[in-house]
Amino acid sequence: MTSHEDYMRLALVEAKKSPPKPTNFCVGAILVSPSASHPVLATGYTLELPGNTHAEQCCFAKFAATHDVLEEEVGKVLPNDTVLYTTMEPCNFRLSGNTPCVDRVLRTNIQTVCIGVKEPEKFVGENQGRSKLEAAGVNVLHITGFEGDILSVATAGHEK
Ligand code: HJL
Ligand code: ZN
Repeated sequence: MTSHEDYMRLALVEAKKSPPKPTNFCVGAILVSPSASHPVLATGYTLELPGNTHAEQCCFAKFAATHDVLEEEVGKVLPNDTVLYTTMEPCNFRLSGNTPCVDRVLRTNIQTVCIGVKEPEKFVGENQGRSKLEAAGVNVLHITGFEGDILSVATAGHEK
């Protein structure tokens, strides 16, 4: 049995691959179908794909591409037990104006999101990501014990 903590550790491995940038956080994410023989469906980290991409967005875009659907339609090909693990609470507002990751989650069939930390109030004030997911009926679980590592990776590119 692979635990929530094991998957959060894998998400943190992804976050460490993200190029440090002063204007956002280095985040890692994975999509997991616990019942599948190969449970990790996709991995992603901030700025992995071309453009100003977020970790969760990269997971969706990569899984969609391997299943020949648009990212907007990735819910059609995700198993029903898919869980999103992300080192940081999905965003609900982006300074760049791009589609927030909460909206990307809500257009899928995902029912559970596991987060490692709440988003620090550095760029957008209080992020309503968790509460918006919960209001839509998605279970949000805070997997504890990784906060220190997650935040030091997330803020690697920020001025000290
Ligand atoms: C999450 C990420 C990432 C953030 N949050 N959950 N995953 N980079 O991959 C949240 C932060 C936004 C800023 C800047 N970061 O990224 O609030 O330029 O990065 O659209 O609001 O917005 P852009
Ligand atoms: Zn995002």
